[in-house]
Amino acid sequence: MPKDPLAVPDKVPTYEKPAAGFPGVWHVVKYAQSTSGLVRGTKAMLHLNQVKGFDCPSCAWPEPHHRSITEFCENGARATAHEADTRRADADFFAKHSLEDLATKTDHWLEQQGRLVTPLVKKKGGTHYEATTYDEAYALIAKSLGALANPNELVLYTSGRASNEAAFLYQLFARSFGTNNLPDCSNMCHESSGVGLGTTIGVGKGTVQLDDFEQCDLILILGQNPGTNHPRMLSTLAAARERGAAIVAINPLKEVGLISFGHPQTVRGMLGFGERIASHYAQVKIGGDVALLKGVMKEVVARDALDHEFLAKYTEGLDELLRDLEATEWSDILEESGLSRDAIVEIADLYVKCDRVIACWAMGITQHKHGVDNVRAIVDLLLLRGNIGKPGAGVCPVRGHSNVQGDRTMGIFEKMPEAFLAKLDAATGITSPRQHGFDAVAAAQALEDGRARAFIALGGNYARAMSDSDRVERALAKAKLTVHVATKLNRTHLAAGDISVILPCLARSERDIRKNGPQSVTVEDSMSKVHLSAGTLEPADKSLQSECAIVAGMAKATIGNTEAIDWEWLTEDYDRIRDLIARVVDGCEDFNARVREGDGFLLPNGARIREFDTPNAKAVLSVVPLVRRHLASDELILMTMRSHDQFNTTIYGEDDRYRGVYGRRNVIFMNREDMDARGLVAEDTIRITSHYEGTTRTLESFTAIPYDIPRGNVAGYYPETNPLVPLESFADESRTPTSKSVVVTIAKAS
Ligand SMILES: Nc1nc2c(c(=O)[nH]1)N[C@H]1C(S)=C(S)[C@@H](COP(=O)(O)OP(=O)(O)OC[C@H]3O[C@@H](n4cnc5c(=O)[nH]c(N)nc54)[C@H](O)[C@@H]3O)O[C@H]1N2
Ligand SMILES: Nc1nc2c(c(=O)[nH]1)N[C@H]1C(S)=C(S)[C@@H](COP(=O)(O)OP(=O)(O)OC[C@H]3O[C@@H](n4cnc5c(=O)[nH]c(N)nc54)[C@H](O)[C@@H]3O)O[C@H]1N2
Ligand SMILES: [Mo]
Repeated sequence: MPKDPLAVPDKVPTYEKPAAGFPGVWHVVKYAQSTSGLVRGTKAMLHLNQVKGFDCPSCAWPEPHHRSITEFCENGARATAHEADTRRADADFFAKHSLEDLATKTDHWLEQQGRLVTPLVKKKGGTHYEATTYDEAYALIAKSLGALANPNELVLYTSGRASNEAAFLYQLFARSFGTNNLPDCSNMCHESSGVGLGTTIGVGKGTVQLDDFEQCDLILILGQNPGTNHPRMLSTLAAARERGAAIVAINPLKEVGLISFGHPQTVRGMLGFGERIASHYAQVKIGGDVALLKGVMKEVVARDALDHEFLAKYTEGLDELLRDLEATEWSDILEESGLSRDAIVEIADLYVKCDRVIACWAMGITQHKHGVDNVRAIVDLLLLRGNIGKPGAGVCPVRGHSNVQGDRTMGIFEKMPEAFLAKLDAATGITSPRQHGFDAVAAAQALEDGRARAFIALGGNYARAMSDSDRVERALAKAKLTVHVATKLNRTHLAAGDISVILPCLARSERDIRKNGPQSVTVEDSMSKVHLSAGTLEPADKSLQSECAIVAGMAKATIGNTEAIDWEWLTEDYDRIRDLIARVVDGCEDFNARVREGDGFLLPNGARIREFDTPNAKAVLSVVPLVRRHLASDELILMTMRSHDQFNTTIYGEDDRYRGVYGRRNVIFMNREDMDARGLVAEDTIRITSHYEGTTRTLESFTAIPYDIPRGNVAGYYPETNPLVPLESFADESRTPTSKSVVVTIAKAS
């Protein structure tokens, strides 16, 4: 029998054990002991994702209706233990370490110094962060902001862990001050999904619910590594597979977590017996998804397997798409996807056989120059057979940060639509600026050339998470004022402006008591469900303020109260913030009552019921050009990705055990033939140079390791490789940095 082109290997060559399960749990216990002590760490985990507990600070995968006491995964548990840290980076610590000294430390070391507990200020010309009080810090911030030439010199960044309430107050602060400069981590993340979905199905969010996974026949997983980044999704996938659904993984790497997974909540899983996940594996080339999807669509058309009735009633653009598919050459499809015609035929056979299909994706799809087109091509494929807006079918962009989707709903966006701004103005009496603000890339450029002079960050690690990170650090340090609301020390805090302030805040897992008693916040998961999250742990320090209180403190000092906005009053009871949100955000009407019913409420999503909010009220089929790469013979495409031991720029440890890499992160995964062609052997020290429009960027002292990756493709870890990603290289339309397609050359270090 000929070999199945989509065969799933029994084992991944670099690794022996299935993902998660007992070894994973054991890893976490060790981590919890080292950071948070066993008691605080265990208590934290017992309250994770419970109806009356707090939302997991790790990923945005939704909680199932029936939550078991162990509804956490290895990586969520590690993120929680990291928050529950018993170590303190206090005033003494900062007296001992100058900024110059801290700059020599690794990212891992900085975060491992424990929780930030004292407000800190670095004065003009100062060498150290020194202790201050919240009120003094607010006054200093107000004074510096008051000295700006115009409101658009201020940039307010948000990372996706901020709650809905904090995010809403923060954008109100920004717009009251007079700017829409509200870049966020979403700009670097799923922005391409938002644009691609918004322009085709009229809503920039996913259309499926967990229940749909119980009804689908086929799940496509493109450019996502859920075993590491969304481990709770594996239970959903394992259950679908068990039921007989097919799962096609489309990925340049054979990711262990997509192949098999030891369920931590079953005895079999604990003993290390893996459940199978993918039924088919397509090892596409980096950037080859459009080619693959076009190939599959050509086959679907050739079989006349279109849902004509659906297409006629609900979509537009079919004729153009059919003409374009017809004109697309197979030779180009095979060349760009790196797959055989048989492999594509097999995916198409499966696709037309299945009535209910879900497509899931993450950063392997969005972080390309053609990230938006990738998303549109996925939508095209689904629409051809009516796979949007029916049970068991639809799109599922799997979000990263636990509330990144909610922050956007609350108005964290540099170009919020007029309808939102008009309602905000009516409810608060302010006049929001209408001029679009800076996104994450534009903010870095503005800081670099002096158009922006003040930077406030609600969480995150902007300078390190951005493309061209060394350059962004230098740009940030040119500011007159930098302010960081944070839980742990990171490199962005060291890129201090003339005056720099760190405002430590409560973590999500901690009790937040305000004038009217204990408070809960709300978050929105990847499937648009809004629910409460209440911290249960003793705060890391009793003086710590909540994010809501800090944002209100800055706003009151800078702008003052108005007739309609009393900042302090709003934060005495977060129900008051939610009442205000209810008046502004569509779908959040009667917020306080609905969020307390059961386990929360769903935001409206027209596409889910085939009401497409597009200009012609139809879903749009797009003509997406085939992505053609024109590389010089020695050039390779680099993707930057996560290891199993980090949460974004927070590095928990230096092991990536699913890929067999231990105790180091400065490695580059290479195809053996590409190594041979450069005279490289395993463990050679290499230099990597990226090339962009005549500019180059170089990293030294990386190690080459042979790996099962398509020829011409290489992979390295984020954030270590971020200095290679050019700031000017971003996705068309969404402006997401091209973190998954950097053109590089690699040479043996001399
Ligand atoms: N434990 C943990 N959980 C996390 C995070 C974390 O750092 N740690 N981060 C959170 C955040 S913010 C996000 S956005 C998500 C990220 O979740 P993922 O998107 O899963 O994260 P990455 O590590 O960037 O993985 C990208 C995957 O895409 C594949 N890929 C790269 N290029 C291509 C391509 O061109 N085509 C295809 N088909 N595949 C490609 C890579 O091989 C890899 O498997 O995870 C969230 N959850
Ligand atoms: N090359 C490359 N670059 C990338 C990516 C990639 O795949 N490749 N991925 C991109 C993606 S998908 C994303 S989402 C961004 C992430 O960008 P960010 O969201 O900016 O970065 P994080 O590393 O998640 O931020 C970690 C910091 O957040 C702070 N923090 C943690 N918890 C809290 C809290 O509860 N409150 C507050 N106020 N602060 C807190 C801590 O100080 C911690 O150091 O990076 C992007 N950058
Ligand atoms: Mo993300």
